[in-house]
Amino acid sequence: MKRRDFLKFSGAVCAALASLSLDSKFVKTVSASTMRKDLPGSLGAEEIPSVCDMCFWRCPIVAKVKDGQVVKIEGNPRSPANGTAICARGNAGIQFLYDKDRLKYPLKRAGARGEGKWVRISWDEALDEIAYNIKKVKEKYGPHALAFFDHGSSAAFFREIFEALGTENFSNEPAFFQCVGPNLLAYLYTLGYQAVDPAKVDMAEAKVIILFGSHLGENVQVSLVKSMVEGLAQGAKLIVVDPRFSVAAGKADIWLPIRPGTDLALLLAWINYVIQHDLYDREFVQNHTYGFEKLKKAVQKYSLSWAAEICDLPEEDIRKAIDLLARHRPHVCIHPGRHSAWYGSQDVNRHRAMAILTGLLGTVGVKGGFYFPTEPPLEKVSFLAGEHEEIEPPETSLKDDYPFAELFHGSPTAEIIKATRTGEPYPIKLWGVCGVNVIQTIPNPYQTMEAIKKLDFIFCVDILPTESVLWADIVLPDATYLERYDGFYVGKETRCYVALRQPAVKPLFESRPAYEIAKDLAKRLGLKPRYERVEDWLEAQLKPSGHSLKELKKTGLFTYPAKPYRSREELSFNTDSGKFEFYSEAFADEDLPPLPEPDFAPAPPKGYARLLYGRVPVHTFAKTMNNVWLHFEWPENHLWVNDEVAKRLGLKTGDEVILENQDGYRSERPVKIFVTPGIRPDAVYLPHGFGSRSPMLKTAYGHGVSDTFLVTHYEQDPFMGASSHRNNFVRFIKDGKVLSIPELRPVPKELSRFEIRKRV
Ligand SMILES: Nc1nc2c(c(=O)[nH]1)N[C@H]1C(S)=C(S)[C@@H](COP(=O)(O)OP(=O)(O)OC[C@H]3O[C@@H](n4cnc5c(=O)[nH]c(N)nc54)[C@H](O)[C@@H]3O)O[C@H]1N2
Ligand SMILES: Nc1nc2c(c(=O)[nH]1)N[C@H]1C(S)=C(S)[C@@H](COP(=O)(O)OP(=O)(O)OC[C@H]3O[C@@H](n4cnc5c(=O)[nH]c(N)nc54)[C@H](O)[C@@H]3O)O[C@H]1N2
Ligand code: SF4
Ligand SMILES: [Mo]
Repeated sequence: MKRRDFLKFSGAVCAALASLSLDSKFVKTVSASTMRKDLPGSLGAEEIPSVCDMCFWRCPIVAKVKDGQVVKIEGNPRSPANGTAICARGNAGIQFLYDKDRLKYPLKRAGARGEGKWVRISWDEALDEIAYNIKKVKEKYGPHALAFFDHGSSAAFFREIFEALGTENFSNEPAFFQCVGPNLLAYLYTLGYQAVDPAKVDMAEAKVIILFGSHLGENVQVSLVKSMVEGLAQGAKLIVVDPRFSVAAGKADIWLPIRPGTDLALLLAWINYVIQHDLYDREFVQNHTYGFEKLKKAVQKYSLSWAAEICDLPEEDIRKAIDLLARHRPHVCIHPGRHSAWYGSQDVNRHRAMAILTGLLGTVGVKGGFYFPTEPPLEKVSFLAGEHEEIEPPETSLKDDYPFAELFHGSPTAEIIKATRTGEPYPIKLWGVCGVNVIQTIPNPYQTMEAIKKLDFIFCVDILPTESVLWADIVLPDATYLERYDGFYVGKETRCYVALRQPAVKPLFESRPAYEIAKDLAKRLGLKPRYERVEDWLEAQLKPSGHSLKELKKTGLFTYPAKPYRSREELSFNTDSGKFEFYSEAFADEDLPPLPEPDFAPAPPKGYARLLYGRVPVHTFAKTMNNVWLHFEWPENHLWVNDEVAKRLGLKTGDEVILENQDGYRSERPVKIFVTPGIRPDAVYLPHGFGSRSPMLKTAYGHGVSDTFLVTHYEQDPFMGASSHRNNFVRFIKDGKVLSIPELRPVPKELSRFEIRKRV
């Protein structure tokens, strides 16, 4: 399919999705009575600046409050990042706050784990019980029998508590082991700083932008999307490498619908091409990099035609793309992506190769390229006072096989779950969970549930009764971001700022801000919170800035001078060699590849297509599925199926199929398919977050299909132990019959094929 044919399709894709969204089922579910009609208008409302927490990007906002209710949310006009703009989810924060299904009181389990039967208890009873169980488990099994799963701002306080208790087992923050870990590690060991949060690419000033996956537009971060749109409006060319015709691909000048799992072939061939054709930045390479000759030698056998066959792309298109990038250097953005726990062993190397290409093109510290982050004038002030004992590692650590896991302090999620299930290398008997939907987030939820059954005790701090919360012995209702203070948000972009996160209204029901909950728990465990009042903790951090909390309560944020660009003379890198590292001695020392090597995901087993997933713009994972406004916009997910495949199977848009994965697990209900040439025939695509399994989430429950429950196979990367999500395959069941996916693209001999294990 040629690009222009696809372009015709992009309109059709949007129209089709919009019409599919207007499905009769959800229109019935979201009746007018479930929408809040009683919100007064925002005219004359008090304006309280804060920060959005509907996703992890944290756009500065203004909450408009009238008669004690938040009636509207807008972007903070002072924000150099998003300005007055916020996204649909930001707007719908109101419905998160007023969600009728919110957790209202502390609860204690009264039925079996997973049943969601509880009795209401007091805060004192709930915290006493948690503290009692923590002490009991620690005494009986030692500190490492305690594990904490954390994500988001509330979790930070509890993480300090678990660290102070001496366990090596906390996981996720900020989604390291399921999300961004391999990406962070790759860039840290190449140019000495992390490339994300937000992506350190100056797209507004770029001449060419390239995205590997990174489905911006569906992956929504207001300032990033704005910066990409600004770049495109000023004539930047866009190259998108994605097996799917994503929203970004719809804007692309060159779309490369790559065979999933083969990006490393493309990158290695491009690196070689740039070197062989002398298209690289000689001055940068000579003066600022380490290991060029080794790199040159290692990649010399990778030709464009070799890559074309492995990636299943036209050689001509590959050449055009790299010529375009090289011609416009250094003002080109090789976007580092974010979510990187894709395939396992290749994940760090793939991002290393992206970073290396960035270095070869000398696009570092320049306008329209990679920029440097600038640290804020804030003092780091811990939540707990006093020196804590160093964590005494256990005889066999969960990190032993992963030399770089230490960088992320905690232990790989998959290892914590394994140890909990098996008791090896040591028992884990208590889990604390805050801000993570462990069942919808971590590969193989069946193992996660099996692990929870083995625990002596589990508590969850959450806002909503999610499927994970249903498994808790004690549930603590956190206040939402619109009802609490959180740590400052620091925007280290090309323009930098520090934003205050403050409450707009008082906590509803008996919910309490995480700071307060953590403080009372810490005291029960013999730990000492540094400040009684969260405001004092915030004020202490502001000291070096010259700004006061009083002032920030009014303005919401202050900016500080950024230094994103560097002249060549000023360049220095925070790496072992002080240079931009093509070759990593640190990796070599650990017997890990010091240079990226070819490493491809095995092709689908015969009869199956690879299961890919991603975001829809109006939802954040599973967290927003119960939000009535957002549910109304996008109530269920649809499975993208290639048109040729659908034709062969006699399927059309709107047909329903059950999905069965390579391990024999089936989707909980049929999913509607969306037939399109905008996905390769060897893959299908299912947006993530749908398919809630908690009946207590009355809006979300029963809508769509969960990708996670089909992700039963994962591989861990050898550097840090992140667990992959994209090594799973599905076929269809329709009217009780198995529909095998026809193989329409040849699989070259370099690629192995995924072997189906013993079926369950
Ligand atoms: N609306 C919304 N936005 C979000 C979030 C959200 O929940 N909702 N979550 C945020 C978070 S935490 C994250 S980490 C990011 C995630 O968003 P990204 O970092 O953009 O995630 P990716 O996995 O890079 O992108 C998904 C795309 O990768 C493509 N893809 C799949 N396999 C391959 C492959 O082998 N090669 C290539 N080149 N492409 C492939 C898929 O077709 C899909 O279009 O989104 C963030 N933004
Ligand atoms: N199959 C599959 N798995 C994935 C992904 C995927 O695309 N597909 N994406 C991966 C990525 S990129 C990431 S970053 C992770 C994200 O994984 P998670 O962060 O676990 O994502 P959510 O599903 O949004 O779960 C957030 C949980 O926090 C709760 N919560 C929300 N706000 C608050 C709050 O203010 N306080 C408290 N205490 N709790 C709150 C929500 O109710 C929910 O239970 O998932 C990863 N796992
Ligand atoms: S991108 Fe949207 S949901 Fe995320 S912080 Fe910004 S406004 Fe909120
Ligand atoms: Mo993520």
